[in-house]
Amino acid sequence: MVERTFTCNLCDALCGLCVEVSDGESVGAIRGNPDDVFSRGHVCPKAVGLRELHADPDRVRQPLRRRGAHWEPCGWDEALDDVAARLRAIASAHGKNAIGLYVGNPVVHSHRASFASQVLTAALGTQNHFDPNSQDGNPRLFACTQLYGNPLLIPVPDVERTDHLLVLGANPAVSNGSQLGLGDVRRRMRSIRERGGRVVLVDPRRSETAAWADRHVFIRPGGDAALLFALLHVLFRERAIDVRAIEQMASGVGTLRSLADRFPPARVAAAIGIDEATITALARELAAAPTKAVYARVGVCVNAFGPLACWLVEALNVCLGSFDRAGGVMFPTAPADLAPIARHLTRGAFARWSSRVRGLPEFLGSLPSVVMTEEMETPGEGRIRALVCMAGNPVLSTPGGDRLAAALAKLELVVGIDHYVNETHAHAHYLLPPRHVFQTGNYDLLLSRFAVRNHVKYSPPILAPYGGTRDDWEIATELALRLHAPRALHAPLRRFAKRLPEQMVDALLRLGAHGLSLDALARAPNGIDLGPLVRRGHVDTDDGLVHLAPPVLVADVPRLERWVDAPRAALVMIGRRHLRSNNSWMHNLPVLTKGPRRATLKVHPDDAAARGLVDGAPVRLKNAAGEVEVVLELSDEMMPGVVSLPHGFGHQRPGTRLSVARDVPGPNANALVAEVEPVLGTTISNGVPVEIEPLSRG
Ligand SMILES: Nc1nc2c(c(=O)[nH]1)N[C@H]1C(S)=C(S)[C@@H](COP(=O)(O)OP(=O)(O)OC[C@H]3O[C@@H](n4cnc5c(=O)[nH]c(N)nc54)[C@H](O)[C@@H]3O)O[C@H]1N2
Ligand SMILES: Nc1nc2c(c(=O)[nH]1)N[C@H]1C(S)=C(S)[C@@H](COP(=O)(O)OP(=O)(O)OC[C@H]3O[C@@H](n4cnc5c(=O)[nH]c(N)nc54)[C@H](O)[C@@H]3O)O[C@H]1N2
Ligand code: SF4
Ligand SMILES: [Mo]
Repeated sequence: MVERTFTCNLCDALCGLCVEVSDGESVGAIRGNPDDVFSRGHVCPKAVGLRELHADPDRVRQPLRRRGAHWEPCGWDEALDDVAARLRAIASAHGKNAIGLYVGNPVVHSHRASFASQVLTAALGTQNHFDPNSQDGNPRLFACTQLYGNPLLIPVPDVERTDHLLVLGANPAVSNGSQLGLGDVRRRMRSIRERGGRVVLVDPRRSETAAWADRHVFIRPGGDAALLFALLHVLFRERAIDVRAIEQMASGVGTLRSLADRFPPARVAAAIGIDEATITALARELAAAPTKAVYARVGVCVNAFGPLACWLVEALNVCLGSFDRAGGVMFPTAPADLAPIARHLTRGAFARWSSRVRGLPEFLGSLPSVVMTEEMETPGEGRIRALVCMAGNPVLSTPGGDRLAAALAKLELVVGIDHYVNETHAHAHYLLPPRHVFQTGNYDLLLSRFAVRNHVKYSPPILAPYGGTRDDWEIATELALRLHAPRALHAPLRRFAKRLPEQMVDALLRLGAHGLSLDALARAPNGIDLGPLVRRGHVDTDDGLVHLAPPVLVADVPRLERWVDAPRAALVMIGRRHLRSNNSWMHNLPVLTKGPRRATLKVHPDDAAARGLVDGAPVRLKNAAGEVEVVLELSDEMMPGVVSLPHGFGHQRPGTRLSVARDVPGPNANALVAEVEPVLGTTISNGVPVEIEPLSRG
């Protein structure tokens, strides 16, 4: 056994691990690397799951081809040749848009898979391109594009120096941070209070993160945009915003102010479930703190007003004087910086096309995933007839899994690129398995942009690949070659492509602010600390100003006003994450799934009592979109009127090869999700109206 260092790529925390490896083939113990410059030993249970992921007998190790209801192993060339020939035939008969592409979450956690997804995107050239951002971060990427001119200019709170952190709709105690690289998660978050600062949490559930906060405030789901306007209202009214100073760097202050005028705390209080005095106090605390940062994530992105709320979080930081300031929110210096390329490539990347059936807009090259099913079902030119799905599981992760599964079953071709025959790939004709990250190595090209302390790490491969396997990059390039290059060129192009991802990372590192290289990083197994965050000094808009009142967002404010003044649903559902879970996968690993039932419906005791329901009762949860059966868990963590159900479950579908996950109980929360917000078509999975009915057994 030798111990090697490796950076975990399962979430944004970027924990350094020490991994025991024997003969380059089997994995022993995994622990946090105490010498890692960034994570200093922090680790969560999922890292240990990487070992079982390597050993899992259900993990596919060679291509599979469907024969009726059965799978049979098949050779790589045979699989890739047939997939490419069938894709080509479909594209030439029905056009490129007849092939859909879904690129899932793990892709952003791997440099080789990220480049692979770009190659697939280019090779397929389809406008029916989907990714999880429409269930996740699109509102934030959109807000940052509008305000700062670049979707990659996403500021992070300067956790190491701030005196006051206001967190809305994020649960870093469980998620370990999102669009926020915390490394030594617990210690960094706790250190804010240890040095006399404050942490305030706004969440419809008193989540695990509340234990790190001085104050937790319940908010009615979807209420954040109204709350943020009300905070701005108080700050403008009490002259806590230095308008002159803001005008030096930003346009639209006047418009923002006149919009905020319409949201006095008294107007929003009942709608958002926070009284006037508390709203005013939250604003005054922000004003009084020497440095402050406002941070929001999934709870705020994926609700009815995600784009507005994400805009107002940024606007509030700017108005507080926190933008691009130590102790406020800052842009980490990515050592291999994609931002200049992103700025160029994403110019105008909004509504360049829209979905065929209901006309939702493209954003950053993708359509909202919610339209996938109807684009498969609805006849006519441009109907999706084939789907390539890489590192995703849309049957569980996007709205309405049953209908999508039924539509997938009717497609001419479904190709999964995945470790597992998951609920989506149960409908695949081919399953092409990638390698384990320990076999491919990793450089966190995207996530290093979110680290709260500048640093750099590279993890070269620490395990030999299983004989004859391919990784995501090789699978994508092999398909692209077969789709577009003459046979005679395959061998030289293959040689050229082999190390291209590493060569590109290396080139970006050399061009980057620190003049590094992959070789230099390979000699620093614990990473290199590059110091605290530094000011960027400029944004990427054409006029160099922050745009505080983007018209496309301002246009959605009347809808918010109507919501504030409208009657409200009696009961709404929000999501929940668990430390031992990762979206819809890693549920096939016993080390992470043992223990009590996780996918329960958390309900406030008063809401349960009003319906005559008791703890542990099986109930039917339903709404216009669908219904599921679930077990109740009474909990005063919940805001009355709000229930919480985690997503990523619902593994009891036929056709999968998940012998452990199949027995993990819990319904698919997305069976109840159907609505989208109108600006981008982001799924509303937080604040979903639901009803609970007792389930009579027998
Ligand atoms: N253990 C674990 N870690 C993960 C993941 C996982 O599945 N498991 N997934 C990873 C991924 S892909 C992501 S994107 C990140 C997400 O990272 P986070 O955003 O930090 O995690 P969530 O648990 O989604 O936190 C959302 C919070 O918002 C609250 N909330 C719901 N609705 C509202 C609302 O309308 N307003 C407000 N203010 N709050 C609301 C919820 O109660 C919840 O506490 O986590 C990543 N890390
Ligand atoms: N209701 C509700 N729905 C949600 C959310 C929510 O909060 N509530 N959260 C949303 C969010 S934030 C996200 S990010 C999405 C995630 O949803 P998806 O993008 O669909 O991704 P996952 O569910 O994480 O499934 C990932 C798949 O990738 C495979 N995989 C893992 N690593 C690799 C790899 O290196 N290569 C390849 N080829 N495959 C790999 C896994 O086996 C798994 O099958 O779900 C979203 N859905
Ligand atoms: S916190 Fe994230 S990066 Fe760290 S060990 Fe857990 S999953 Fe991996
Ligand atoms: Mo996500």
